Amino acid sequence: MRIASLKAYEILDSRGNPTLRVKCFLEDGTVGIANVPSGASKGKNEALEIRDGGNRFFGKGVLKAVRNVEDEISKALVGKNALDQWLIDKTLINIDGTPNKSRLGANAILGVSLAVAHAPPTYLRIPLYRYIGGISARILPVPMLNFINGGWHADNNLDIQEFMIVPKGFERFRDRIRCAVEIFQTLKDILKEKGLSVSLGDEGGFAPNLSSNKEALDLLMMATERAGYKVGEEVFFALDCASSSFFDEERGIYRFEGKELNGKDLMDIYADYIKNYPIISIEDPFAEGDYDSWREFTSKFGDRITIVGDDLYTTNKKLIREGIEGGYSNAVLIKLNQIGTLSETLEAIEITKSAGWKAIISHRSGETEDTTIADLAVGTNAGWIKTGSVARSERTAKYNRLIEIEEEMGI
Ligand code: 2PG
Ligand code: MG
Repeated sequence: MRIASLKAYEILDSRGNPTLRVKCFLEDGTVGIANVPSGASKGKNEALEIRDGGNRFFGKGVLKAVRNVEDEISKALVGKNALDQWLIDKTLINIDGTPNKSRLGANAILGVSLAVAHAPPTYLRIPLYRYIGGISARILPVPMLNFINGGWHADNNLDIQEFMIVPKGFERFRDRIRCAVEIFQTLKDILKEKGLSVSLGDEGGFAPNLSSNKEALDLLMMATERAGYKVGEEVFFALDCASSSFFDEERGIYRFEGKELNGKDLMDIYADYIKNYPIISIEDPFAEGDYDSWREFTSKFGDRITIVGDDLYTTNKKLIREGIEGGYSNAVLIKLNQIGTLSETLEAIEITKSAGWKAIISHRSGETEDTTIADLAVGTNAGWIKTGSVARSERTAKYNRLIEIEEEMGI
């Protein structure tokens, strides 16, 4: 299964910005294909996607990354066995030579890493999740669906970036999705009745202007109950606060609902949410450097809810290890393009799980029709996936792939 050539294209993501598609051709003509996503609310330690600058696409073109794939990366990888994923990813890391993949670009590197990963299962005519996880791959994840979008993902007044529903109380993946869809359509009716906007944010959830973050939670409650589901038994809620987006770094304060708050004040607000709503998970409740608040929050609430580090860890094994040592959280959000290769992502998942923590496989706010993360979730038996709402094809592509996998497995 030797790599014969690599080809890259400048395609579009779901926000209408350029991104990369990479194809890996094996010597027999088999092709592995992957598209690269792109985030809006990024952690400071993320691997760096490179953009062209200049006038084309207002500087956002990715032709340099395309060239890096076809020139330098091709030279290093052609002739290598596509089964040697770890060696290939190591080679990518070494030829880039920077700690954050900024020379060749994390977008170029991830595109290649994933295109290579798709080639052997295509050659072997087995699904990607089976290639990643072997016989062990069997668990369909519980989806965390972002039904109300705020923060930097929407043009509204909500500070919290994601208000999610978690249809946990169902055996089959299809039933989890059916429940989600019925709640989503009911939420749309409720918003219309209240004269609120039903336009969608970046991740396919609604993006109305509301009087408070609590009102978003009230709307989720109403929609769940009216759709006929049991709140706190079948359906739970989750938040991604993405709090770095409302943290004033210079002054060390959070600007939340028009007030200036410290970590303790914010913790009181979260405590109130947890008391009044069936919240089972909160992501990035505090800014990346606010370790004391993370630690205190986890020691107070970590036995009751999942506390997820996203910007805090950026899928980086060194930072995850520090978090485990320091007791910052009890879960990690896993994003392939935060770290830039499949091997490093698998390592991050392993480290997370061996600490007894949850690993939640995640999309980015800028996505494509690529469904690799669905297979990654099943292949690693992660148990959880966060990939937006049940509207917008770049989001439903992942759910549809999981429905297909469940059918295929016949379990
Ligand atoms: C997040 C992600 C995905 P972005 O913060 O978890 O929902 O958003 O891709 O913009 O970083
Ligand atoms: Mg996040």
